[in-house]
Amino acid sequence: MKGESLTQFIIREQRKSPKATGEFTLLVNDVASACKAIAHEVNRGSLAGNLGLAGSENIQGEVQKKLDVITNDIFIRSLEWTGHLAGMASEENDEIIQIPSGYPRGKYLICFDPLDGSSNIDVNISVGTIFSILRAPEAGGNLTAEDFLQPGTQQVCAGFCVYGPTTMMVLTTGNGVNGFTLDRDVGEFILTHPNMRIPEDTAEFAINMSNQRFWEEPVQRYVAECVKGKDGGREKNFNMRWIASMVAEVYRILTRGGIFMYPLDTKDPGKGGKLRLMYEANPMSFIIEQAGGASSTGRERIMSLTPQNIHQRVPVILGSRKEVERVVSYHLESI
Ligand code: AHM
Ligand code: MG
Repeated sequence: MKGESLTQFIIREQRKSPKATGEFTLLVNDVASACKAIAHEVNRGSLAGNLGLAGSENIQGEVQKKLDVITNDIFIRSLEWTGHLAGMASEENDEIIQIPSGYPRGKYLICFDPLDGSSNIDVNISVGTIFSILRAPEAGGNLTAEDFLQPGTQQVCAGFCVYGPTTMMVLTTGNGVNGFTLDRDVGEFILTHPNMRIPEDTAEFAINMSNQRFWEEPVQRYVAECVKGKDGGREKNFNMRWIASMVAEVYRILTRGGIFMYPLDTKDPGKGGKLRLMYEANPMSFIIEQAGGASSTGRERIMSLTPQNIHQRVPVILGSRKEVERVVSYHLESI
């Protein structure tokens, strides 16, 4: 095996903090195992009868795909028995997930989206798993949804796995961002992208243009300028991408820079954005900031928000720092 495995990497990191008990290291290992099992199911696709609709809806009223249900189940079953978690929250479950009474309760909480971008699964475009690890409040008493409602700045670890041409795990524990490629021959994630940094200069934006008429003025202004490029006062011409799979967009931004926006819009008033704070926006913001980028709702830093409920939605503008700052300044100017 060439290179350092994810397991070796997190053990090496653990040794830097003398008080570490090893519990967190084991938890990250369990998450990696769940992602490997999910990668297998995603990869099998139709061969395992995994594609198509499940015939149900989740709490957000979204039609569930078979793989949404299968991968949610894999994630929960892989983590509930290990003794490292006090509870879980999933995009696919209305309520928080309690640890079954027969298993020990640990000191961490995990929020996750087992298969983000699942509308892409039947057309064979990259999808992924996103997760955010928090500390549980002091042991004792029943775990409640309120225990999860901590700002993103409290995250101990955030990561995502993208199931693309290669399966990659991207991870931060607040000490930079590292990328690992799944070596299927040995069944291990191998450190292939140490210390990922978002390039400062970018000429690429990502937004779902079909929502344009619903955007607020600052986003209209920013995108109009990107589209006009050198003819509209910007110093360069811009390129656009929209994969409709946040894991793939964030991975691209980590690799070659760019800005990703799912801003506030008037399409569905009252929703407050499309993406979910606790298992999409917060973990991605932690990763982006740790790689030198920025992440905002347009008005506030995403990780400073105190969540109101586990399925809360927020506007998301993240990526290369200077571009995000420009969009934020347009919002401030419009007040
Ligand atoms: P999901 O969790 O239901 O898959 O929704 C999240 C996804 C993101 O990955 C992606 O950025 C966005 O939804 C795409 O939305 P749209 O189809 O409106 O362009
Ligand atoms: Mg999602």
